[in-house]
Amino acid sequence: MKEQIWSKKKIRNKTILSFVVFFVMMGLAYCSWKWLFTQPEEAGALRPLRAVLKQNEKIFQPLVSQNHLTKTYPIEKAEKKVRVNGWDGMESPLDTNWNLKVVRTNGDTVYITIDDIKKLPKTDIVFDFKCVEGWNQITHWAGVKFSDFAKYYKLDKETQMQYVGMITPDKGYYVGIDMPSAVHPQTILCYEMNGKELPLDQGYPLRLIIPVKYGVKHIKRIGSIYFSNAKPPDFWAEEGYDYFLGL
Ligand SMILES: Nc1nc2c(c(=O)[nH]1)N[C@H]1C(S)=C(S)[C@@H](COP(=O)(O)O)O[C@H]1N2
Ligand SMILES: [Mo]
Repeated sequence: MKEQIWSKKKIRNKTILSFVVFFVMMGLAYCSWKWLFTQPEEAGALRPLRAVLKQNEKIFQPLVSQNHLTKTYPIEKAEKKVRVNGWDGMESPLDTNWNLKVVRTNGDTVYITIDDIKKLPKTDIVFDFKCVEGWNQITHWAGVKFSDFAKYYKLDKETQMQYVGMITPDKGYYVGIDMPSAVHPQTILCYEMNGKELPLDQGYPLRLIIPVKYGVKHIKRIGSIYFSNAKPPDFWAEEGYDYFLGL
């Protein structure tokens, strides 16, 4: 067998080369790090880093695109005995004077009655409702599309923000929703289940139905809605669940 014997000279040359490569790489890393901090900011992040975030968004945005619709089912497929899950924010008795509080970006607050909400165009959906705990049910809901609601109440500036926050009247349950999912054509402010008034335990008088998300985001008994460019606090995200919980 042929043994490979390296001369001392060859070893020395290789060592020198390794060091040269190492210092050049360190120099490059240092210079690009320095350069990074000379870059202007864009929307709160240095521009090159923002570019990476934008690239990530480009990859993930189609997942909540307006054209991607959740699968729907014929009404006959809808479950009659609908499961009830989660009582946070629903333990106290419901205020008989309930109305929906909407906080506008200029600080104005609008109070909207359920009758006014029912006057807006009504949309039905039958879809497979999925809970992260591992169950799912085909269920039938109706209400006004969040996007129709926003148009009617002229929430244009508001829907240009990045997130919507929704809270129960007693603040015991709250969710944050990214705007593309909120204005998705299948997202509804829901007041009916199986063609009847929403039952108390299912979120009467108004809940969110957002088929592009897991169950936790379908907040029951909405008290107030607000808009923000920062992620609104989210009950289950605080417990370590993914913030977006998209399907
Ligand atoms: N106010 C409120 N809304 C809530 C919850 C809750 O605990 N409180 N639980 C969520 C979870 S985890 C799920 S799966 C769905 C269940 O909706 P359902 O009770 O109509 O089946 O409601 C969501 N909305
Ligand atoms: Mo859930």
